[in-house]
Amino acid sequence: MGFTEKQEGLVKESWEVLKQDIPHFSLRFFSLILEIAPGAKNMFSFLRESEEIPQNNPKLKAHAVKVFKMTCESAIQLREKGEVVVGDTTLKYLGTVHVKSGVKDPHFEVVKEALLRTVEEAIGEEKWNEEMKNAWGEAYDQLAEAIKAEMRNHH
Ligand code: HEM
Ligand code: ISQ
Repeated sequence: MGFTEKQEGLVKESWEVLKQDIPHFSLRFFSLILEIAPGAKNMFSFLRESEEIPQNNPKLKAHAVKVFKMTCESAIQLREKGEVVVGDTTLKYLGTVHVKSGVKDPHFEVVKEALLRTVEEAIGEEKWNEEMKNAWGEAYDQLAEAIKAEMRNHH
């Protein structure tokens, strides 16, 4: 079964909630990545300069928001076209950035887990359910596949 209008709606709906406190949820998302994979610490430029996670780093915030937004955009595309298409320029750029940073395929599962937990916290345990988890999970997976495929061209 393809991506349904309902699934797209669930993703959009929770993005509206995330949007209400970008500083908090960006930081939370990033902290969860490092909690799950402490070894990822050295890959991020904004962490190399400091011992602790910077509480108000514009780059961290902007990148985290891009991940949220791109996943949301993927959900829309999945419903409209049945596939995720990332613009050529963006995809090439993200391929380069991630290869250069030392990102490997298994890291994508880490970011997925952190993303899902951030959304769960944002919308609250009562409203979080399997359907929502699958909708975000699928939108993320397809986006991740596009980036991973591009990364293989940048070895
Ligand atoms: C940078 C998105 C997965 C680690 C970035 C940037 C974006 C992004 C938009 C900023 C590029 C720029 O403007 O300079 C995504 C998306 C992902 C994903 C959409 C999955 C669907 C991952 C994974 C890791 C990772 C799995 C590894 C844990 C990094 C690092 C940087 C980066 C280290 C460079 C940050 C810096 O030092 O400035 N990513 N990313 N990303 N990403 Fe990801
Ligand atoms: C870059 N890539 C993936 C996830 C991220 C989360 C926070 C900040 C930057 C990121």
